[in-house]
Amino acid sequence: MQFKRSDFPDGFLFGAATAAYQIEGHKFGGAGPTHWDTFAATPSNVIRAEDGALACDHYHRYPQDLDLLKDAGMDAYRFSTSWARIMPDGKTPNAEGLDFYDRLTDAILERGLKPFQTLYHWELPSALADQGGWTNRDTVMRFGDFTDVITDRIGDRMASIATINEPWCVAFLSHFLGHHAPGLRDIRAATRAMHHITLAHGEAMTRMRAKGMENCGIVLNFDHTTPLDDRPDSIKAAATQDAIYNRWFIEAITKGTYPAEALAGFAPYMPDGWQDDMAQISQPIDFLGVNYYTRHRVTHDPDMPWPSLADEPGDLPVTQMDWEIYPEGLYDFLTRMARDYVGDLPLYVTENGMAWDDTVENGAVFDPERTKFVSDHIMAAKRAIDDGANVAGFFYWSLLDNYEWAFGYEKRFGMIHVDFETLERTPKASYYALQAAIARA
Ligand code: IFM
Repeated sequence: MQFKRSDFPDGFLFGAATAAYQIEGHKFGGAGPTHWDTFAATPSNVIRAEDGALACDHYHRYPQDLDLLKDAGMDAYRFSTSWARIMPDGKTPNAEGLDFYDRLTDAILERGLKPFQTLYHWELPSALADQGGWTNRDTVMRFGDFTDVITDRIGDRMASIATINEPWCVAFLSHFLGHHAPGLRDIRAATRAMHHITLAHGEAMTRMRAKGMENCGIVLNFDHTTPLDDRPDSIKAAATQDAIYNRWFIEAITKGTYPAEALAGFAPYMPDGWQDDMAQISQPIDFLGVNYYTRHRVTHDPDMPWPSLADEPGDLPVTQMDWEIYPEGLYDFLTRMARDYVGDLPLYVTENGMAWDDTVENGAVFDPERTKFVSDHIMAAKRAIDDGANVAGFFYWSLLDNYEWAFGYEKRFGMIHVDFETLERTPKASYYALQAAIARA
């Protein structure tokens, strides 16, 4: 790595992130069915129709996983709490599920790690999906109830709570592009999900603030978007993509408005009276989580209805996901968020990492590509700090190889290799490189 801990401000946090459905093993502990289980069981949605039933069996192996996090010298652990584990039918608390997160929280704290919780990282209980999921405004209130139940149990011990992980994925990727559960390709459903998931953030904030809770915010994902060429059509297409992907949520949350370039297509399908929700959506947050992976070059596709977008591969090296590696984009988003939206509010890089086709050879995993990727992105975050952005931490995605949604177990993002036959964990060379870089002098 090109950096060491002392290059960063005092108190800067290094951590790693995970999500419940991707690692825990959903068949354990009385968890209820989720829309991801049925999405995965439907042909052609997920590679080999794999699901999160066993995943990394973190449900039983969490002490070992937390030991690895601690041994790496990390300061914090970002994890999510499964709605379907805590409320299997979407509304009735499951004592076994709550007990699990109670044990997990204590185990995180016992190791001196700061718990960074995410309330919703995508496993919607099937009972709510049956009623329209995020297209149904009622799901917002059910999410508020879930927020109450889980924060009443573990909220007192959290260092930070994010309401939603990557609302663009929850809404657009899942209801317009059809790549994630529930796999819809419908602009009306997508529009409603775009608004309801944003309102769900506001409702969760309202519930937590009513209890006097602090350190509450949201995690948004950003994709560096540039026009493919300098034709006016391409420039307009990039602006539309930027509005849908990068501006919709942050503008709603910090300014109480949705960007005009996105409303140009969504407006006819917005739920009645949506403007009345903007005050609740734009209540103050305490931090912003930034997830960043890659960039896209965008142009106009005249044969497609709005948003009429097409993208073309660039010429940069790519990861196992075929995502271009572009660390400068992280610098751009961190400085852009500080300048245009959140000012001096703490920013956390809540996810950044890469998938690679890692293999264990003689008991070790050699992944110099990942070490360079992490180093380059952490240096980009440092440049953003040097230029005035209040970046307070960096979380690698992910602690473990895990269930990569529609890609099943094929794409390996972990700093720790998981053998999905034996569930054996093997820290990769990048884990040791990060451990050396963040060691306290
Ligand atoms: O695995 C996902 C995670 O669940 C959300 N952010 C992106 C990661 C890599 O695709």
